[in-house]
Amino acid sequence: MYHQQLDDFPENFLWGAASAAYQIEGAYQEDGKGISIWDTYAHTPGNTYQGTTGDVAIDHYHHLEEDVALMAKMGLKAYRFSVAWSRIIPDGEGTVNEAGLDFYRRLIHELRKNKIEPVLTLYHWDLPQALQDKYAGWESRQTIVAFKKYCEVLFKAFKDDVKYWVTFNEQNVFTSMGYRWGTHPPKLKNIKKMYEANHIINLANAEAINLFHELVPKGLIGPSFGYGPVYPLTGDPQDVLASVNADDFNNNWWLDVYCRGEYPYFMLKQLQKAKIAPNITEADRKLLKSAKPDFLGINYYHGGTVQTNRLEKQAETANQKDFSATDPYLMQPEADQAQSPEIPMFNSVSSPYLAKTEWGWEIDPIGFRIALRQVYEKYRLPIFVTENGLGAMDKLEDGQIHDSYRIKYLQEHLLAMKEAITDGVEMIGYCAWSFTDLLSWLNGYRKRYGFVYIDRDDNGERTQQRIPKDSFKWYQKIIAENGKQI
Ligand code: BGP
Repeated sequence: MYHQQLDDFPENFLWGAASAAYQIEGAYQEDGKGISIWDTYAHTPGNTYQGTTGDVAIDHYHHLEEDVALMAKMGLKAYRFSVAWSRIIPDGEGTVNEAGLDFYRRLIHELRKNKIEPVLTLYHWDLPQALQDKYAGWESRQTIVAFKKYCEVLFKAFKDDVKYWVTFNEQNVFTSMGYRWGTHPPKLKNIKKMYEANHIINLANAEAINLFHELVPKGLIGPSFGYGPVYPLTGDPQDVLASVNADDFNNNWWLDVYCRGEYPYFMLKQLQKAKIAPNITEADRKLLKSAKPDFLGINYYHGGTVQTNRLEKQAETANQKDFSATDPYLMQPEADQAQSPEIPMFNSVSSPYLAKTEWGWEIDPIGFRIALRQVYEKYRLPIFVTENGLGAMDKLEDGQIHDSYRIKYLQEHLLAMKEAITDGVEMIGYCAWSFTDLLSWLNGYRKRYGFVYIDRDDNGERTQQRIPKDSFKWYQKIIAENGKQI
């Protein structure tokens, strides 16, 4: 589809930027905050880049007013942030810590005062450590009870001041990293547990949405999903089939549950055969069906390219060997087959068409348009882009940061989004990742994403001075013109 002229962005389009509590706040033990699994994980040697932690982060906890003033200066229409559960309920399920609520009250108040729409994420990965210790975290249904209580506290406290709410940030990412690859807490490599925990989080998501609709009837809520379109490496039907598999495996497994209230049929069947499917009761099915998100949050960084899986090919030549008869854990992938070790459905490969960032992430603005189209066509929910951005090693030169590469990246993605809108995708807003530089979970402080540079690095906190980059001015203009000229 080629458009000679692109549609305008909707009038009240929410031009925003995003962050997450652990990555910015610091003050990890202040005002009664409890310890989260990320505090523990980052304090354990060898888990993060050069042992970097969010203990101080960019000290947003003590720079709140200054940071919101910069957002106002930029003209931001929305700011997405997450609440640290362990600030609100330090042990995850017991007494509410008023001082923790006060911090977010102040933040929301500042945002409202400056006409910036708050977008509140309930869970951006920092589970209270006490729940991990007591219940093994998301492996237990007890954590759903605790999560509901935490949500209720926030819904009641902020129902009049916050309209947009996000339940879980990138459930696909934190369950895979935590239980498949062992690179996030709880640092396990146990596929069976991953699917079980993931199911429990789906139930928690559904409970939160239903409770929200009861308590905050005027608000809007949805999950934020890390979505990437899947491309077959070639037009060989084998590769195309692999891409269909990968789409089920990477995307539909989560999105169908969120938006249709049921697991995708083929994928579930595969997992059942391999004896790693979660335990789903009738009551679970009913609950999942009953919860309907009001919008879908999409975090977009890149998609993925796949080809047919060698193990699958071998299986075919061996006369359709039945994988259910094999221990899924024996099917350990070779390096390039790492995506679906439990069922050999596809291999992930590098795209020959796309350039990469300094961290090897493919840069694919057309994929952004494809993503928005695919998701909207399938689920017909308004889309809120809750993250998109470029991580790079910015250099401070004479007190300035000339991040033309970031401007180019964002410009191309905004254009793709405008094309998707012209195609017909219904969109609420766009939050760039991120407003200020912040801690990258595993890559330290040198992987910078912000419009605002923070004078701190992996070795120390330095002055924590805030310095707007060239991209700050550029985005300021985009917002002022409502994206008229990108
Ligand atoms: C998303 C997370 C964010 C952020 C971003 C960039 O998956 O939701 O919290 O970290 O990715 O990732 P990274 O910091 O690894 O570059």
